[in-house]
Amino acid sequence: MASLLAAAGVTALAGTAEAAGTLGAAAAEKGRYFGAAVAANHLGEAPYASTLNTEFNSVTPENEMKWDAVEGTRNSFTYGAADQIVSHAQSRGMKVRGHTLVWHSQLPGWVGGLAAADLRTAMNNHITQVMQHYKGKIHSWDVVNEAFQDGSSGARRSSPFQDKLGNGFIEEAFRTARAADPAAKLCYNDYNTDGVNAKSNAVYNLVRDFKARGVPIDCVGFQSHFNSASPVPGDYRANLQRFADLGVDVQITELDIEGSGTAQASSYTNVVNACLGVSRCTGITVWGVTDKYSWRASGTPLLFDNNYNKKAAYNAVLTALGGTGSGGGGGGASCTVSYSRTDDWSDRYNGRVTVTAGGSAISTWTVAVTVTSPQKVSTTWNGTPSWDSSGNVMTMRPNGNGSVAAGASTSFGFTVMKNGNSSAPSVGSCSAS
Ligand code: 9MR
Repeated sequence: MASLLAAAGVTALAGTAEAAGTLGAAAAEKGRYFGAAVAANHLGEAPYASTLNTEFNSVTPENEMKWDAVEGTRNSFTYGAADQIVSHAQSRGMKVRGHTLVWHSQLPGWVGGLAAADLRTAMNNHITQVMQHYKGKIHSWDVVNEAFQDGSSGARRSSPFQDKLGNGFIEEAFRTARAADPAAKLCYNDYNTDGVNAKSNAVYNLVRDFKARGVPIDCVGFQSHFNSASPVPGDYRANLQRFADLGVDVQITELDIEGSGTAQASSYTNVVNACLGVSRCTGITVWGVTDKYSWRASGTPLLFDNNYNKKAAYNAVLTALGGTGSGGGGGGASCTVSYSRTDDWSDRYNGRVTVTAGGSAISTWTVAVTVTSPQKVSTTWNGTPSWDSSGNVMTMRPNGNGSVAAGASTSFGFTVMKNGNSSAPSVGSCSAS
């Protein structure tokens, strides 16, 4: 390891600053933030908090600032969970994105029941109260979220605001927001607007009109929820750039990409490169810290797996940001793991662990797999196991040659006898040299 570090140190001597070893630090060196959506109820989970605190320098409350969370009853504001996130962030020097003030979803029923004049009062009051509560603490607010329809119409989405107040509700919301906290950046935020299409054209026309008429707007958020049905568009960067050219900042606000391994990693690289290629792209937020709590958990769309191990996607993002790309801060060998249950019977199941090398080739690797007593591992394949004294912790090493090329994967498998307990094993982090 010492020699690897020394070798990395020599490479880094080419007149450059030492490469940053975390997402936040690497993004900061590029003049950007790197954030995560967080949930207040996970902040007490030690690895959740430590991953957040180590890697990210901006947070977005995933649900805690939405209308139903802060004003479930008219004029009775409840900020407890959102305040918890804001103080967690502030005490650690992280920025906070405010999400979101005016949205058709997570909207309490009483709002939809109001007649137009009263709805206008309620909307403006909500914006004003919430923004004043957080005045000076939020760098950017999603003032209006998801006001346009999907598909080719370019039309507005039906909502109480749209249906009763008409097209002007967006302008009114932004004007009210500017007055409430003049220092906060005011964003319009949406999904399926990441490439050039009818929906993003409609948002583009809105922003162009606002800029032409002096309606306050500072930024546009591109949610960037990607999967195989909605991949990273080829014109992603060009789309961000055309908005930036209107005179607004652009932000990637809810990034997640379903998939795994090198395919997922290379999509993440494309997103980071698109943002770095647009000088007004001021930051990236991923929509969660760990796959475990993702809104699309089964698609494993984030940078840390269920056990908070860094994934290949993490290494790709860090590398694209100009960081070390090692997953460990040393510039050398690293690996990540993913686990899946490949077969299941009443008495036993088969598990497979995939080991993926980081940004450099590795010559060997080690992964610990812990089963819950009275479970027992009865068979293994494609690896050489050793056991602790309890017989529940299996340390797996390669069978013979453990070489894995940069970004490539290998896997091993095992059978767990359930003995009445079907729970998944805990798969520890991967170490490599
Ligand atoms: O991730 C959020 C999830 O926990 C909530 O159940 C859901 C409710 O609508 O909202 C999710 O976040 C959404 C965000 O606020 C707006 N853009 C789409 C996000 C994913 O649905």
